[in-house]
Amino acid sequence: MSNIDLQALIPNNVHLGENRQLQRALEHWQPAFLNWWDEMGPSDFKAREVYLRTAVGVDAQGWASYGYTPMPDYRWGIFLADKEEGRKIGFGDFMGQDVWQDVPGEYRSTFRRLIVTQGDTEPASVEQQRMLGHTAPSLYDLRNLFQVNVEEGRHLWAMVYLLHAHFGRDGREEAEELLERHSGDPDKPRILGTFNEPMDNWLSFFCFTYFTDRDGKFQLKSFAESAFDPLARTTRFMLTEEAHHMFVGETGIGRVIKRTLEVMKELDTEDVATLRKAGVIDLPTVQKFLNFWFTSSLDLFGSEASSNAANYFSNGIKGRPDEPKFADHVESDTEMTIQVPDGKGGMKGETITVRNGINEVTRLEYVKDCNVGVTRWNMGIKRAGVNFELKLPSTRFRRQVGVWANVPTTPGGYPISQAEYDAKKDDWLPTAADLAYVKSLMQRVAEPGKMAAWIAPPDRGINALPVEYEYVKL
Ligand code: BYC
Repeated sequence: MSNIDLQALIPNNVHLGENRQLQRALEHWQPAFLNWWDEMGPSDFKAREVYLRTAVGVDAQGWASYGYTPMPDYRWGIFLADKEEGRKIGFGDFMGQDVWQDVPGEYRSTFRRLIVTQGDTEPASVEQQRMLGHTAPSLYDLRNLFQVNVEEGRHLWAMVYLLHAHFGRDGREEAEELLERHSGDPDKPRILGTFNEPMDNWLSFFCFTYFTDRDGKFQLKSFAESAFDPLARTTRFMLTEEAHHMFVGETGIGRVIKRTLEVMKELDTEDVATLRKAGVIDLPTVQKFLNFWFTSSLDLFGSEASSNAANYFSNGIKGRPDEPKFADHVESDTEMTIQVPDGKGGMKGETITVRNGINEVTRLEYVKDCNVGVTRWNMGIKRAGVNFELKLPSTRFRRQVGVWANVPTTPGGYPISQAEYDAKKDDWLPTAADLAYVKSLMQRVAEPGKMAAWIAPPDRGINALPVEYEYVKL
């Protein structure tokens, strides 16, 4: 069991008090973080008491405590999963050797870049969600938004700890820059595409927490296999918090659909204009939002064939999610087939090494996981007797990274001409009118237990409390 210091200025289980230089460096970064939170974190609500979960340890049972906290007083701490004595590298060329407690010099810049990329997404998401508090459909949802926000802040701390503890001056400089790039900033944007997308409505927020946080899950799982043990331990604990974020997404989309189905039944109609007049989000619009956020998140896995990915895998830097479940952990000369454009308006199979294809292997695992929720939502639609099926588009649709980048296809993934794509795209992706309609529904509901008219209440409240609980004291 690791030693947990909750009284320290920075709560931690990494013996920070025994390393004065590191402690001082992090205590120096802390005011910069708080300043960033103040300027770029949730707009307003600073003095409000929010019923929040705070990580206080890494025990599977009692790792979190719940209570009212104003967000700026949240105790952002550094927690690593307990060390596994005798842990060995589980994949790649160094399989079976002892894991590393420090970064080997030859992989230093690679690790730094990956940790910075991971770290960059955490504050980026908080920035994207900055204005949503003003239009929360209920106090329950408002609290969940803030819960997600403070935990993304803690995940930034997790990466900053690694940068400070293992990368010297370069690491400290990178930690500063994590607070200087901003989502959507034309001069200093966030590193990965999805994290620069604007988010001014709650359907986008639910799609983001369902699809983009799930990319987080898979990337963190890949890091959890890393030979660099502090990275593996940090990300393993981050995954504990991440589960709630995806729950917010899955139940959020599910509640939007449930409410729409109720009104469809009440009015006995599938007509989009009638449903919009009644103030709910029609299912074809939900499908368009899924198309947008799913495809944006597919890009986050990188190119189908990537020598970077092969290098990460060969050298034990980053594995595959749940590496133990794969049969071959070395993949020294194995091959796989990917679909690529054939240059003549069609597609063809291309053989690549599995090592080069690790991004694609991870992406396909991700797609399977995304489909679990879709199946559940479709069951609800079927139970309501409505003839409509939500469907995730192909991994070739609307890609901006990889072999299918900027190749026009149907949602089913069949290459089409640009003209055909342009003529059809309003049927497949949210239009300005769809966005304006969804945005027009976004009005704050602040009475405990009450919900906006476009979303059904959740099945249960937080931490066994009722849905009517005053989750945020406004
Ligand atoms: N946008 O060789 P390739 C989360 C860059 S989410 C812009 O295919 P590689 C969270 C790529 O960086 C998880 N650029 O890439 C969720 C590379 O640039 P450099 C975040 C992109 O290295 C919600 C170049 O294109 N964690 O935690 O095989 C809320 C060549 O690409 C994009 C990570 O991403 C893009 N979408 O794989 C809060 C893990 N995709 O290096 C948090 C760390 C690729 O040549 N990152 N590029 O300048 C990685 O492991 C890898 O960087 C990637 C890319 C998997 C992203």
